Amino acid sequence: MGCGGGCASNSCGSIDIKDEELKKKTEMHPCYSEGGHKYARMHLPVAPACNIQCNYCNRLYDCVNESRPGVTSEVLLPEEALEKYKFVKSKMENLQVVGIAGPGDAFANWENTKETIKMIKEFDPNVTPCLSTNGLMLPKYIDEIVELGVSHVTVTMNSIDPEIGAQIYEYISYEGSIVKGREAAIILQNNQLEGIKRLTEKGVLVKLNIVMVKGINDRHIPQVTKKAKELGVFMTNIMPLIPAKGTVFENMPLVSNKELNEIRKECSIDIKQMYHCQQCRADAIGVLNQDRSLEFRNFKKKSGELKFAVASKDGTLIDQHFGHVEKFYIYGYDKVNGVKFLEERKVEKYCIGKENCSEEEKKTTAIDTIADCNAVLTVRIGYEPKRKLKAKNIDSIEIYDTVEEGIRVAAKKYA
Ligand code: CLF
Ligand code: SF4
Repeated sequence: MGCGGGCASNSCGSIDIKDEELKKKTEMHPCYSEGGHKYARMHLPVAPACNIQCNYCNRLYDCVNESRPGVTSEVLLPEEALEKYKFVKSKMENLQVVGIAGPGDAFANWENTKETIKMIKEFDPNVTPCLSTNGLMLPKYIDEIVELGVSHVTVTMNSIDPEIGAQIYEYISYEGSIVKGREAAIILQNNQLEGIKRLTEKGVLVKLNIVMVKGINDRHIPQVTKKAKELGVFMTNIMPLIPAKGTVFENMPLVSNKELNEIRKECSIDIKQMYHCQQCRADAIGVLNQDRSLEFRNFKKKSGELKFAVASKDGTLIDQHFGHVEKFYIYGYDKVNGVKFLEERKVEKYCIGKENCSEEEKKTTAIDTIADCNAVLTVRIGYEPKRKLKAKNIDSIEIYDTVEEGIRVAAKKYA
């Protein structure tokens, strides 16, 4: 592999990369190098399961305005991921990095992760594969990571103190058991530390992500970054907590930019800091400051799986007019599993951020919101939105029924 043992720490704590190929790949990596901003990365959401529960994570909801790790619009199989990669690569010449960043954990879905990277590397040997993980299962897969030619790995490690860790993680699922509290934090921390050490010894570039949670680990972060330096980590990325709805931390205070930059500055004495993180979605595509994932979101639709957007007040009846919808209920359908609820998508939220969002814009945004669906089921829909939906290859089905029955009827049209 390209990164075979080429890194060494210099005296001030930043890393000199000796291996020329790894150096070049790092310079072209948008997250690892500020100079890499002109290159694009693509996240492939092939890892849905997770083996821990962080108190700040909720993977149920999806909204394009809510760019945060763990969020994706679709989960792909390795073959689908390869097809999507080929398609995006054909449209994006500067695509350089392919990352597996969830929506769960890369190692809780190792077979799919491995298969995806293997196939993509065969198709495009110049690609830089990048993994992101919570680190719980890292020690087990070091040799395979190196063998696969993964040169860049991000580990999210929020603490090296079990008392603090116990406040951040609700549980871990480890060797067939659910472990909680201090014991869970110790296992997680030990595996993270061992995994990071062994990776850096093998010459893999490791970036440490740290989620800053005010009142919990904020004052502890300098200790974590000192440890990172000791372990040969390339740089640390201190990120503010995004208090996601429905999580233990949903009401936690926000971290201001001032607070964030102060702690980064303090830690920069020990180790290189990342200042340009976008806290990306698990299906992000493009250069860091311009996410283009929306353009490629209906990819799976082409592969034959059915997806329906339903206009419903509470998810039981199809009882809303298209123009009145504030949130769509999204369902999947296949012959084996039948009707399956996937997620809710808020339409209003898509407009927030656009100043003076007009009714017309709302309709357009509503259509974009469901661009990956085969059809939308409503009790009534106007001619104009129907036409616009059709132009995007989305059918409109007017029906008044229960959601389940309505979807079954709609699915028959595609049989
Ligand atoms: Fe993706 Fe992460 Fe690789 Fe980058 S993201 S797996 S290292 S290719 Fe980058 Fe996004 Fe921040 Fe991550 S901006 S969230 S640091
Ligand atoms: Fe969510 Fe990632 Fe934590 Fe798993 S490791 S619970 S996907 S934030």
